[in-house]
Amino acid sequence: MLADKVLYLVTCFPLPGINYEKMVEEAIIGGVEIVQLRAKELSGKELLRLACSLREITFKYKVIFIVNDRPDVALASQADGVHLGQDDLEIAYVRKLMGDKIIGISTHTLEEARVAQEKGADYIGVGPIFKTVTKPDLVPVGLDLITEIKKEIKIPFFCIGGIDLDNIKQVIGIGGGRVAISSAICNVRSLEKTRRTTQNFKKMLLESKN
Ligand code: TZP
Ligand code: MG
Repeated sequence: MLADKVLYLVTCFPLPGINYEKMVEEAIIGGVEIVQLRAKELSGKELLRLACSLREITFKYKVIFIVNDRPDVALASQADGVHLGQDDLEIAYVRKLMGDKIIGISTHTLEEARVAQEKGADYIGVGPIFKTVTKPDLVPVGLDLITEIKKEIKIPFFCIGGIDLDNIKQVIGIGGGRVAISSAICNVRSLEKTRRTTQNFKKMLLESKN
């Protein structure tokens, strides 16, 4: 069940010499429970090819697989769902296409979170909590938004943006028990580091649940 998941990987390209699929597999072995394919640089064809191979890996490990931006690629690769930004297709339309598959939405304010919930999103991303290299132009929303969202929003929320092994303590401390990570897991020099970093994130998240 989606609500039980605490560690969500949003992929980005690995450093040179590291294989994309192997990186994702190491992150799964390290404890990632949801994988979102986010690869804006790829053509539709290339994206579908990668989506199909990540679907095989996530299927093997029984991990939820989500495709960023593209309901068509999500459906064609038999993903579990799609993740939409504020400027992507309307949830109501995507719901018609996707049926009961998972629809996630990126939100940056309490109001956006309310609207996403009202319109039937299955989960939301909240961020960027901190400054992030992945979206350098975005102004961080800060930790207080986590408190507001936690008080009011009923669907699962994943804190995202600039989260690393140091500042995750602040996120957990304020009640953000689910996180989505990209560069801290993908932007590392070895597969071994991907696995170890993921294990450390997972350990901290699980300890905070007890
Ligand atoms: N949406 C808000 S912040 C972000 C996305 C996709 C990037 C998160 O990446 P990182 O590298 O973990 O900061
Ligand atoms: Mg998008």
